[in-house]
Amino acid sequence: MPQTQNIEHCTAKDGLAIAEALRGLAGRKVAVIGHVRPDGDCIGSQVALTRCLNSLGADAIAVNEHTVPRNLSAFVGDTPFFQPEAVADLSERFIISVDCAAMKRLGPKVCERIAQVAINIDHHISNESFARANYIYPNASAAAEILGCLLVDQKLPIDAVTAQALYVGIYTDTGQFRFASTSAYSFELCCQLIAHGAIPSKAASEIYENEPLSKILLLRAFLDSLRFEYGGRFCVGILPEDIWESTGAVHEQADGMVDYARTIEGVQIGALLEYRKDSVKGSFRAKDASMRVDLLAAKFNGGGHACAAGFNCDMKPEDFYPAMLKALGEIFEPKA
Ligand SMILES: [Mn+2]
Repeated sequence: MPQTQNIEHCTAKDGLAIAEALRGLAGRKVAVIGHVRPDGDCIGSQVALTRCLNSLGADAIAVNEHTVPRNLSAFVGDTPFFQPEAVADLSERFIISVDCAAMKRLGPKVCERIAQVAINIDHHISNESFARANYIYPNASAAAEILGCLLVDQKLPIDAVTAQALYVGIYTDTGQFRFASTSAYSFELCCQLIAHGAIPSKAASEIYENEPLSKILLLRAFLDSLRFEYGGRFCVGILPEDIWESTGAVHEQADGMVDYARTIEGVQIGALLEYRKDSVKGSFRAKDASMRVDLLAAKFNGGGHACAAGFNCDMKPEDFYPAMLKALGEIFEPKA
């Protein structure tokens, strides 16, 4: 049955047990940890769970291997957020991971300071169930959707910062409610989060309308470089080695830019290539899973999903490009 006719509450089965475990942490030291290079869902989930635990009487902090990205910092509020080296008692804390599919995704500095994860809350189907208690709901659009469901259904504390953080997690992990993971329940929950103080326009403006100029200059260079191959079915943009210095942009700011190539009418696979002197880093994005860009990336020391894959390969750019065209030929002009 499609989810639009059957609004699913992801934690319906385990909600009570999780809520009791969280209430039982009153008076305990807790660390809520997310994955390296945190995104909106990771930060939103960490903020929400940390605040909820503190309202329940725990001594909870959020810990991440890396700092909160600039465009997400507005959603942290007064939530205690630390990098692992700043937390002397991390090894003594009760550890809860959120939005994290594998233990090593917590990052090396976190992993060397903790013995084990007590509770693992996630929505990745590939989750390795590395904790003592694992609550994995692959149908949830975001880890924030799991936590939102839990907090709302179990009547746990939700202040306005928590509601906004959870909204940001769902909003970003669903690609602004565009991806197939977006369900009727995602909207039902967001409706409740707005009632608790989330402001959709604030999420939109802070995350998507507050870009540093360096990123826009990088985007301009990327768009200027677009080339088409195979009659317009493949579109690739190339970032040369000197682009970082000339624009002032950093590598992370290229994240997502490949989608401009993919979204063009008639394009089936979009690509972004970062050229270095003796190597090429890149990403492939397909509109359709039948393109199997994971197999394409695998030819260049990479991998990923059928529609989204990346690679990092030790080939000179001038050797890589023809090799890529040849590999694409096997997709676009397969020999019978
Ligand atoms: Mn997520």
